[in-house]
Amino acid sequence: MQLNLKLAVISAAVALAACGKKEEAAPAAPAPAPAPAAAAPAPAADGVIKIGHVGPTSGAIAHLGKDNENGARMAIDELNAANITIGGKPAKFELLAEDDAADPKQGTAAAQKLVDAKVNGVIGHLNSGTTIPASQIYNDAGIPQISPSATNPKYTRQGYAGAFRVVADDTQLGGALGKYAVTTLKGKNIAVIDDRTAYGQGVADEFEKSVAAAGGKVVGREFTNDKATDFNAILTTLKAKKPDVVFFGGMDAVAGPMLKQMKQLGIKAKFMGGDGICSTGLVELAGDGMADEQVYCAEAGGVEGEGKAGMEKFKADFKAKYNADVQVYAPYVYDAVKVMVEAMKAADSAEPAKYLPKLKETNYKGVTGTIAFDEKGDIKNGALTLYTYKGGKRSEIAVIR
Ligand code: ABU
Repeated sequence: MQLNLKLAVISAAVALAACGKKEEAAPAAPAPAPAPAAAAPAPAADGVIKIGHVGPTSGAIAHLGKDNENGARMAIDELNAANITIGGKPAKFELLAEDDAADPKQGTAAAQKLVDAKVNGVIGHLNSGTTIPASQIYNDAGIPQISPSATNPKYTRQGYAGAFRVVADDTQLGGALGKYAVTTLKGKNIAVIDDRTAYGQGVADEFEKSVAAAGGKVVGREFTNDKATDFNAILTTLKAKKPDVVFFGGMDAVAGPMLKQMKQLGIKAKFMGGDGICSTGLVELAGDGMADEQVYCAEAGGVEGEGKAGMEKFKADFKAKYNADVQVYAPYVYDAVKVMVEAMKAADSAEPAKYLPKLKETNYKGVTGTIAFDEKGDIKNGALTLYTYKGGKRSEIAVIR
């Protein structure tokens, strides 16, 4: 090689290396609104677009985690059948599903695993207690995240540009349920229990505030944890206060046995909870501990009017595919995947930095209703669906906004 050419090759190589270094060393976005870092994953050369999903597919609420994961799988299967082209290549969507067992530590480990696998986006996690710590990892890696079910307000109030949720939050849930307990159920002595998780404690606090604002009286507040099975001590304490309504901030796996023990202790109060207890699985978990129209809960979303047909079709298709009823959030996971891919299609790119602006502009008509995000990443005009249980089935009372 001639000297001049050799020098030109060397200087080009140095320039390239410097370029690469510069990109790797790109500074993190400034607080308080950290934007995704510049080193976010580009779509794989073969057109494979990796979508991460995280939920608890082991442990006490594995039935909810599997329900969520199946919702994601259903969306991915449909998208792969639709022959979508992104960036001039046929897109092949791959679901990378992780189990966080509803545990914050396992949640961050799962998040890091997905970041290392260079996913293009993440749907999850299911719990607020895992979603919030994981969101920092996704934000640092510049990977957009849509939670289908985490309702603690903090998740979208950290200033992360890529954090979204497709459900209403605990302020709305606790607020509506507190008002309902006082004005509709006519609760006079209201007791509150929570499981000390980010979700359970948060929604119980919001419920308590709303009861007070509606002129109601909270006669006792107790707590347990999300793995407890024996509630005799706290229920006995509350029984002495003669509650006519007991609110539980936590998940169905704890609510079921709690209802059984309330019956054993002769506590005939109405039992209320947020979306965490509002599953089809609660019927089995509570067994004969649940009387007709004793339990009231709210899902953090809902459809009215013509939207109901789409939701019913989704539930029938889900049942046909998985031989299982939807627990709570499979339709929201399904929509969240579709929303993310719609943004990729609009940007003609699966690169997070390119499709994130389109995700912010989402206006998507899904099976759970119209999904658009506010400046924080929360769903605009979020709905709640109030349910009771009768005849061994969850029965809708009303959709409220
Ligand atoms: N929203 C109820 C279940 C998930 C959570 O922890 O927020």
